[in-house]
Amino acid sequence: MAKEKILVIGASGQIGVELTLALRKIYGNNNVIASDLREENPLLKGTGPYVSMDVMNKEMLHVQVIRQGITQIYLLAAILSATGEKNPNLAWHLNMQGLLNVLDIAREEKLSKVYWPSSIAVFGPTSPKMNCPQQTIIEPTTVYGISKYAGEFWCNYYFNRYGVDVRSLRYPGLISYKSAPGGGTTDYAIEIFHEALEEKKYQCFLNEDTYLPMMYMEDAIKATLQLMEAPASNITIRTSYNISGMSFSPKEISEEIKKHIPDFEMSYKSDYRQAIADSWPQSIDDSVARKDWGWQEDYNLEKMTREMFDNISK
Ligand code: NAD
Ligand code: AKB
Repeated sequence: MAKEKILVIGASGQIGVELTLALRKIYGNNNVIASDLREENPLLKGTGPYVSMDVMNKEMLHVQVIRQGITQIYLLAAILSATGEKNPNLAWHLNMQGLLNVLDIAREEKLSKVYWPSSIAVFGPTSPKMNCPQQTIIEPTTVYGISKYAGEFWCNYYFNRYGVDVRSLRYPGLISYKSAPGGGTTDYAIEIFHEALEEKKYQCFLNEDTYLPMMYMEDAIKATLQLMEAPASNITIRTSYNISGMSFSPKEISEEIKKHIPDFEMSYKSDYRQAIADSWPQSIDDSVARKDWGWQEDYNLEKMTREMFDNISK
């Protein structure tokens, strides 16, 4: 295991920080190189090597991979759903070209593994709303969803055609306290905790009955590491695996928050993100991930809410 040298691209983001720290615990601080377009996240400072890098600069990426003796890449740099709708060209360009740069270099340098996350955003209004299956009608209506769906098929193509061992999860909305979210439709479920503690009130940009699939970050990191450590023979999905943690509506999370802050007040004023949320499923069927590599979540709404308050208060 210690022989692996890992490059995390997009390491200063919401997932990147926690994944980099988790990988450093397993593989050793110096064997996990964090990289990002923006400056090093303060939580990563002093925990291991950091390089400033643009994933769109293929030549520089290639040089780093060779110079550092990289064997695995975790590619997290992307533009998420809400920001993507404000700048569709940029979202398409980064989400596609960044992935193709990494897949090409992985093929040329014969990297042992690549990780690239997809999203429940691949699903669209014609996909089943409840327990959305692994294989189903997929007609995304956001540029983010389109880029993720296309990316899934590029991963499948590079695996089948060139043998690149690239693995992927369709994350639901991720809830965490360490690093701020990066412009998604599910970000309300993080903002609400901070506003509840600071202001005792929150105005939600989604309607009260908008159910969405969500997951606590601990579970997302566990799933990512479990998928990447599974024997290749167990991986039957080379596009991207459905995974599920919990599903709730803004009203349900506000009721859970009231158990901790009884005078918390929630109000609703939906904006352009409502249409994005309405196009996604309310819950996900992840039975294939459970069968192939033993996926099992640890957090439900109640446990996640407790952990969020405990950690933010600290
Ligand atoms: P984020 O926006 O918090 O982090 C992305 C990071 O990539 C940022 O630090 C950004 O500076 C960096 N970046 C942007 N452009 C770059 C470039 N050209 N070169 C190098 N770095 C660049 O996003 P996140 O929430 O951590 O998401 C990571 C991945 O997980 C994305 O692919 C996202 O689509 C996927 N995902 C996230 C969620 C979620 O709820 N957070 C859900 C589903 C899928
Ligand atoms: C977003 O809301 O864009 C992300 C996601 C579900 O991919 N959190």
